[in-house]
Amino acid sequence: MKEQLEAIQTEALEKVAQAEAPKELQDIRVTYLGKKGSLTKVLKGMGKLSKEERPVIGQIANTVRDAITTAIEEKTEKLEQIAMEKQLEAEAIDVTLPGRPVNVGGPHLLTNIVEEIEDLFIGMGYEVKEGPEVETDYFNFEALNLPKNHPARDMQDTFYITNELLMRTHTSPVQARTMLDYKGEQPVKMICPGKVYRRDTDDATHSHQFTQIEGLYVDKNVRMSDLKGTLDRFAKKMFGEEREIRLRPSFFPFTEPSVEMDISCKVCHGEGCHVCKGTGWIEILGGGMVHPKVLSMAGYDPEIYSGFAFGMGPERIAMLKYGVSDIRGFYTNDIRFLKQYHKA
Ligand code: 2NL
Repeated sequence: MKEQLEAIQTEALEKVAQAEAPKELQDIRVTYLGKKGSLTKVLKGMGKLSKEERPVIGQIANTVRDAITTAIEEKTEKLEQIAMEKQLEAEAIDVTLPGRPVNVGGPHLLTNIVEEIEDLFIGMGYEVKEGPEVETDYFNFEALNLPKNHPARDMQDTFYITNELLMRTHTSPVQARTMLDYKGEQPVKMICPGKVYRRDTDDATHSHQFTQIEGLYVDKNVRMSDLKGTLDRFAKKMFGEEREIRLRPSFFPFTEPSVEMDISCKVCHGEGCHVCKGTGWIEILGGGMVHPKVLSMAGYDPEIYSGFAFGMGPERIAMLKYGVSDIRGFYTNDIRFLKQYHKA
């Protein structure tokens, strides 16, 4: 019986050693240690043994069972470890491979310019206000001293929706509305950025929809020199401290007197070159002292209050600042154009 047990152990251990999968080990366990297993069978025959032999054989049987059990456990662990290593190897990430580039978007050039201008005026105490793009004839024209039959109200230039409704042609109605809100009782210091519309044929310098930023400062004792100082600060912050400004007389129905502002050409410093068309100066915006009629229509007594206003096109500002030659670049969403102006 002893030989039988030793033979079982040898055979079982050999099979365990050869096993390549956990399932095989399970089968081995059943074959040798299971209810109908060969070791179990031998143990069942122990009843025939003598009193002296029984404990000896019993001990051997225990040793054999323990040896087989331990061998199966160790081999199971080993196989599991091998399986784990294989899996880890298969799933390994090569951290030295170059990463896949991610396309990161960014704000539009125009958005950046508008925000830059906003920040500049916020720094001088201005509020930023917005208003409707579909306006009434009254707020877009009448309240700005553009009476019926004024040439600027021509159907040729304005997108009319009905007789009374239109796409605003400037952001000035936002300012007229704000003055009315303030009821002629408090200073107004605001800028209003936004989309405006003109019936124009699109080309390199014209667009039927573009952006405007207007500014308005109404208070007691606001003077032309306040306008000049404000615009000088704006120009130097926007284009460089070395830039000079000059104001030329102009005309707008809503300001009197009216001016246009030029900045000195950075290419030739006033000498005259192709950029400034030989003049040494580049026009960047218009403005003036708010017309007394506009003040009184908006509820401000022109005998007590005065104000200045100005308007500019951020597209033009961006074109001058970055040398963009075609306004359509802002609207046609060619990523090759837009990407050049993404901040790092
Ligand atoms: C330009 C010129 C200008 C204004 C806008 C304005 C608004 C009110 C009252 C008076 Cl509520 N004026 N705005 C004044 C002068 C010029 O814009 O060239 N814009 C692109």
